[in-house]
Parts: sequence; structure tokens; C-alpha cells
Amino acid sequence: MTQTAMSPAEFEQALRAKGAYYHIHHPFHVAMYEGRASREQIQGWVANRFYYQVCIPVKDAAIMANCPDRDTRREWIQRIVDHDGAPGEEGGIEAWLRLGEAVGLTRAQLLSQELVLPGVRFAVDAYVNFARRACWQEAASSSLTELFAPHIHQSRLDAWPAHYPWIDAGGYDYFRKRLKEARRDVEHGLRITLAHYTTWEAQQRMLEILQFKLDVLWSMLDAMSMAYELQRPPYHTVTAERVWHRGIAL
Ligand code: AHQ
Repeated sequence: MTQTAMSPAEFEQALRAKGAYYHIHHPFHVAMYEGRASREQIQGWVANRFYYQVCIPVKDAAIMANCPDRDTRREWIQRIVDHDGAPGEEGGIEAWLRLGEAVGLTRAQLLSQELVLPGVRFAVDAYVNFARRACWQEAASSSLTELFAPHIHQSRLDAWPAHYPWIDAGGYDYFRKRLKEARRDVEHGLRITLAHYTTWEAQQRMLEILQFKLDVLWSMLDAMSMAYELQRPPYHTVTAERVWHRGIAL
């Protein structure tokens, strides 16, 4: 017996309920805004999340490449500009490099991706490859973990300055920037999502897609927890060296 589709309001409610699994609840993030993160954990998080940030415009370009709808592309392209920066403007990737310097890393350490853990790379690459392969509407809707992002950016702006006075406050520009951009992105992503998934089965698939993306974010922090909290980076029983791969052309 096929179930009847949820109304748009019920569907949006079901999407928002997935916030219970957002990575704001991951112990690595909780330690960060409770002031219990070490300098190494903060630096490791910034260097590993840099890989996620530089992959976002690649992911968004993959969605654009699969999208024949001009009006959608006219809106979606702003996400690429937000990260890469419009001509003469800094952009999010540059702001993240400044966050790297603010926590005591060098631009070269971020740009080289030498600190990116295999588990982080696999999770991020799974997201990019999903966006390349899925239809553009499903790829677009997978960005809706950002429904919950404004809260997490605000929590950093609220908690980090007091807990980590050693971090240069100029590094926080990225989080401030995303507060506005995430809200605008979510408005567009929701419009696409509520219009695209109109049967019960399709709506159940979207909830699975959102859980996939929540798993991407959670797994990134699991890899960072192993390396920077439990002191068990890959191959730690064999060598103290970083011997994992730095990325092969996907
Ligand atoms: O800084 C983030 C960002 O630019 C994006 C783009 C968006 C997407 O397309 O999937 N998701 C996202 C996110 C960003 N920051 C994360 C954080 O915790 O700082 C949250 C993340 C997201 O919720 O997907």
C-alpha cells in the first residue's frame, strides 16, 4: 500500500528533525565550544575542514554542470563566488586561510593538504562524487545540512574568543560571513527540495540523502577524534610520520 506524500510543511518538518544528528552534537565540536579543545585539535580541525571548504565550489560546479535550468544556475553560481571570491573580493577560501593563520598554521600547510586525514578526504570525496553522479536536484538538496549551520557558526563566534584567546580574532570572519550566506543558500535549497520530492517514496529518499550528508560531516569529525583526541592517527602503531596519501585525481 503506497503511503500518501507529506505536505511541503510536513516534509520540511521531517527534514528539520534530522537536525538531531547534526555534527554540532559530535563530541569533537562539543569540546570546542566548551573550551576543552587543545591547540592541536583546533589546528587539526581548521586544516582538515579546509579540504571540505575547497571542495565545496567543485561540488557546486558539478551541480551546475548537471543542471539545464538557467534560473537555477543563475542562483546556484553565487555559492561558487562566495567561496572562490568575486574579482577583487576575498571569498570564503581566502577567509579560511586567514583562519588557518589565526590558529597558528601557515597558508602552505593548508594549501598543501599535508594535514588532511584519509578519513576526512574519503568523506569529502564521497560528497563531491555524489554531487557529480546524482541528478542536480538530489545533489542540490544534499546541501540542506546547512539548515542547521547558522547555529553552529554562531556558537563558534560566541564561545571561541573567550575560550581561546590565543586565536587572532581576524580569523573569525569566515563564520560571520557564512551566517548570512547559509541562510540564503538554505532558502534556495529548500525551494528546490520541496518542489522536487513530491511522492512518499521520493521524500523517504531525500531523508536518506540528508542522512548521507550528515554522515559525511560526522565521519570527518570521527577521523579527527582518532588523530587529535585519541592520539591514534593512521599508522600510529607503525610510524610517527604522516604516510597517508594526499589525494589522487578523482
Ligand atoms: O562553511 C560551510 C559551507 O560553506 C557549506 C556549504 C554547504 C554545502 O553545500 O553542503 N554546507 C556547508 C557547511 C559549512 N560549514 C559547516 C560547519 O560546521 O562549519 C557546516 C556545513 C554544512 O552544514 O553542510
